[in-house]
Amino acid sequence: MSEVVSYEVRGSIGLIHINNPPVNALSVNKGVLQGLLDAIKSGDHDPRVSAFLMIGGGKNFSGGADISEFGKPKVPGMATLADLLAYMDTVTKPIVAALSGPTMGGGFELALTCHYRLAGATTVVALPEVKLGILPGAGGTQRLPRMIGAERALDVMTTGNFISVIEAKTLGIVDEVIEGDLLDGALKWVKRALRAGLPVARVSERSVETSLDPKTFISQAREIAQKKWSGYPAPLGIVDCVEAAITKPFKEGLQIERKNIERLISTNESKSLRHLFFAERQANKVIGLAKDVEVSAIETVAVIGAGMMGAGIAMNFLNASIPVLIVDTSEATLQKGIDTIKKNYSATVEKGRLSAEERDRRVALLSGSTKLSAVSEADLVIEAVYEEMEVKKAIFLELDTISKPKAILATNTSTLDINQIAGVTKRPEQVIGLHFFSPANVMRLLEVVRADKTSPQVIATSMKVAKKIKKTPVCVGVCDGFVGNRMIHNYLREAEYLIEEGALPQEVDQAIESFGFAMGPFRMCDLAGLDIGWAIRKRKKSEGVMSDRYVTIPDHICERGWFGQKTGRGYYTYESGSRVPQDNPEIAAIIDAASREKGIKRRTIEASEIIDRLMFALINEGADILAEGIAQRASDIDVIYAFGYGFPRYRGGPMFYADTLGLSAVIDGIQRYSKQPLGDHWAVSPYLAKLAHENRTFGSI
Ligand code: T1G
Repeated sequence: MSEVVSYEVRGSIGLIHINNPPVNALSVNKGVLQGLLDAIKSGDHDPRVSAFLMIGGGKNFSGGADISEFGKPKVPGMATLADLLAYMDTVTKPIVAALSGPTMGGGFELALTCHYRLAGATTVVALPEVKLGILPGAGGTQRLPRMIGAERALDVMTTGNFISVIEAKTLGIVDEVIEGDLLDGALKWVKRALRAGLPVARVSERSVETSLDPKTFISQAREIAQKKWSGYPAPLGIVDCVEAAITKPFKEGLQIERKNIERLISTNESKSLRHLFFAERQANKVIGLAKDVEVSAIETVAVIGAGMMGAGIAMNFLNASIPVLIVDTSEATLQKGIDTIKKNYSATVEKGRLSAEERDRRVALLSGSTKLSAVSEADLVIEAVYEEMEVKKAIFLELDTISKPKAILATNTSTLDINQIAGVTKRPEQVIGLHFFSPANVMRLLEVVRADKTSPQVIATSMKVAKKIKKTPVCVGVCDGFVGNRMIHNYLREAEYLIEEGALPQEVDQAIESFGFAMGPFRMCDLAGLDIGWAIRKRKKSEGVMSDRYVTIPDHICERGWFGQKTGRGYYTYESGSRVPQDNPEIAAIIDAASREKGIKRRTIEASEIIDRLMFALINEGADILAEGIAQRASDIDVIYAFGYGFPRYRGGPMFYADTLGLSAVIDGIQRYSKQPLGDHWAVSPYLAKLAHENRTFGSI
């Protein structure tokens, strides 16, 4: 066999091991499928062999086809997954799979082509291809409906969700859950079954059950896929395949599945989603950090500040069973923060997503104090008080004397200079930024901000604990706004320019939401609260810091006491208590007057220009951020925007989107807008120009 697949005959069982760490990806080019095919053929023609047992080495059976090989040339002559499964469907000796860990995509399809499936307790199965913009392309769309019925199979494939081993047993996907050593238990099961007579049981020979009339079921499924997944073509393809599974012979259904996956795999949507799959994992790797860098244990955490952010941050650690001490100088605020945490957990219990016992267990890990000295034993202290440099400096000065020597001192600041904060301590190497995004217990993105003197150990420990609390960490450098907020500043400024020049807020939001953003800039500002920006602008004005082109529209709105959702009126109006925005009939007059005041002749602005300018604002600033080394890679910026700012994942993130357009096209666009009246703020990032000149892409860095 090959080093990625081993085969031996044990008694009358052909035993096949998949050994392609780390996830037993079914790589064509590494010969995994060829190895499996050779093993099955060998046993098929071996009179000693009465049955096969297939098992994965390491922690899982198989994580599916090798995604890195999609769209890439295949090594000629190597068997593909389709070759293997087609042959398996002709074998007349029973094939048994012994599943463990995440058994996903093509790995699950391989298991479905076996005649029986045993599973260890760690097993979960899934067909997550839809999350990559494709669909199960190795018979899954035809076999799963035959195994568990059309409705449940469609749900599994359009959501990509895991099925637990218990549910898999209930659904009949798993024939037996093996306790103890999987290989040992599986071998015993096969021997016992052979003695009792183990017939071949091909899933492909079953028919599909539907509880609804098939035509009704399919038309409803198509309608839901169109509504729920706009922008994502794969779910509709899955509906087509399930329809084929119901109405056509297996082999015809396979052909329809093959046609669909070949179509989908070449779409930009799928390329974008596959890009983000790897980008998220790349972001875990901090360039320059030695592989064996020491990582300290984080067994207790203290959060300073029991406001909304502090409470949300605390919940992340409680969810990961890490005890949290939350500190606030005000007893009332402290109690409010603790009550908020309890209320959030109870709401989750009511939704049936958390048991009351688990809630109580997590709450029992929470303690509170009004004394900063209480944090002295914490391994990690996270400051989450309001954005005031002097206040933060004072806290870090105190922490320097209170916290134990190896404690990591983190600030949740979203824009302030962490080097200044670290500078007041005698241990700048222990100071780092952990920038959570609100709501902190929900948003997956965490910017891990390395200051000039932050040690490799503190960076590595922070990245590791971020993963432990199920965040998507991205390591960034210190500048105003780090990466996400620095870029969003330009994006929001461009949005204000657009309404000053002729667009209305709802036109800007509709354009960018049709592009795929979850929420346009003006809805986002109404949600965050217009008063926050107003306070910052007033502070900057008092410090004499004024931008060359100051848009007065937000001030005129705030002067009326309209702060957005919190006051029921901002760029939009909100019926009492509702969060649904209605057009604000007075906003056009306010904007008109502001434009007239500056002598701006308003014009109609097309959606295409709105999308261009907002995207170019992100891309151009992202290029400068890369040039300054504030972000390690362009794909890190994509992860930040996809996981923290609602950038449509089927477009891959701002930098991947720029590559899709072509960097020269982006530059042409920026230069075109720079020639418009009021366009002199546009200047192509030198780094963007350099990459385009060298005919490179952001993906190449
Ligand atoms: N292909 C290639 N590389 C993969 C991979 C895959 N399927 N899965 C993981 N890796 C790499 C990953 O990039 C990382 O690399 C390392 O393995 C550890 O991954 C025909 C067409 C299995 C639940 O979508 O969900 O089958 O960063 O950090 O947290 O119908 O990996 O170390 O260099 O995620 O333990 C369908 C994708 C494929 C499953 C394990 N399968 N993988 O999680 O490890 S399409 C999937 C996962 C398909 C067929 C179709 C997870 C995991 P590096 P990790 P983990």
